[in-house]
Amino acid sequence: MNVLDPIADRLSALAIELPSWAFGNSGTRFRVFAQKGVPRDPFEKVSDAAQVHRHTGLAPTVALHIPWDTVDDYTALAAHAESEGVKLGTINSNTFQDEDYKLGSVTHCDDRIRQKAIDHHFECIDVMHQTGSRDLKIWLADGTNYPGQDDMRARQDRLSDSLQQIYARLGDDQRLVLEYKFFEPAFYHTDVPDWGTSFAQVSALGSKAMVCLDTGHHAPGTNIEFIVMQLLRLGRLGSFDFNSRFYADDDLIVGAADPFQLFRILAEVIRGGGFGSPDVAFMLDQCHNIEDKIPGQIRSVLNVQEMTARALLIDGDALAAAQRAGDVLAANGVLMDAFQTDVRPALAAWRAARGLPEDPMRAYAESGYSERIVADRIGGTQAGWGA
Ligand code: PSV
Ligand code: MN
Repeated sequence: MNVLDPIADRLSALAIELPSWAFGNSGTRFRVFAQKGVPRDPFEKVSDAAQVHRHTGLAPTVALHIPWDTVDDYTALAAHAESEGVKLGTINSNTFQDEDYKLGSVTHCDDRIRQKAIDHHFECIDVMHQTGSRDLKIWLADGTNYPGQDDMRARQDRLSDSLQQIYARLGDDQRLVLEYKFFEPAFYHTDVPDWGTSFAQVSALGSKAMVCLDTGHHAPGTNIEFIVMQLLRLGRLGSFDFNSRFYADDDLIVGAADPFQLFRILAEVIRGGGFGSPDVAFMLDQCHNIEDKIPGQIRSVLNVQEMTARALLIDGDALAAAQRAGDVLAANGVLMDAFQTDVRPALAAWRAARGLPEDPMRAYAESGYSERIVADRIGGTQAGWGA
């Protein structure tokens, strides 16, 4: 008997969207370390993302970031994705790399700049129509560095007005997801710093507006699973940007820094009905600065799968009984039993039963893809965070 037998079907619902930018060069503000074989365009990024799905069966869609992934023909990019066995997913806007946005974008006091930022989102919605994407994900670098620099309340009002205009452009089946981040690049105040602000703003828009929770965007020690519970309870958890962190927005491999936190988050997603629900999109938002990018993404989706499996193993009846009885240690014990179950051999068997490699990391290493892209991708300009 495989330990996963009782949850094998539920586990099949797991699908994790990959960020196109994870396959480009990235770094810190100190240095970008270029790697050989890195994609030169969005087509090559999609091909790399498809390798992750090919070996894991877990990553059927790829998120694009505009303008990093601007192409002349989005239907051709979508067709390329299909030919590689994946689909295009969320469209991310970018109002953080243009001179005009130095003091803000959709919150800017200059109407010309604010309109430019709104128009960029209209363009993103046009792209969504061509790619068949459902979600427009908005993360804003807007904020200030010094007390008194700008009127925080007026900025909040302009944010609300800008979002209303963007929201009004969405198609019936499209959504807006608003990501929050407590600091960086602004250091004094950020215009969407927390889930409460994102919730207040999206609630004012309508039912197609949701909150995006990036696991790296909280102060150290924050109980992220509480936020997951609350947003699910309020019906506004739209998506995750998964990654992990030791200090700030480190964008490391999900589950690398704190596997127990990932388990607790997934336990609340399952508890709150968000697992396998179309309402809650699972995405990665990571950068592989020093490790190989494709295996970095494979490891990431496997980590999410492993912790999802462990969270699905929580004995809900035993937990509820212990909670009702006020048995603190028994309740905690039920959770820890699931967390401490080694599901790796069972997952290998689960994969084999579905025609997937038992060891996706090894299968990728042996596939020759890495050597092929290093040999083939000569010339051109490598894609990079910000390029
Ligand atoms: C901001 O730190 C962020 O998490 C947003 O999702 C951006 O779109 C992404 O990172 C860019 O890497
Ligand atoms: Mn993010």
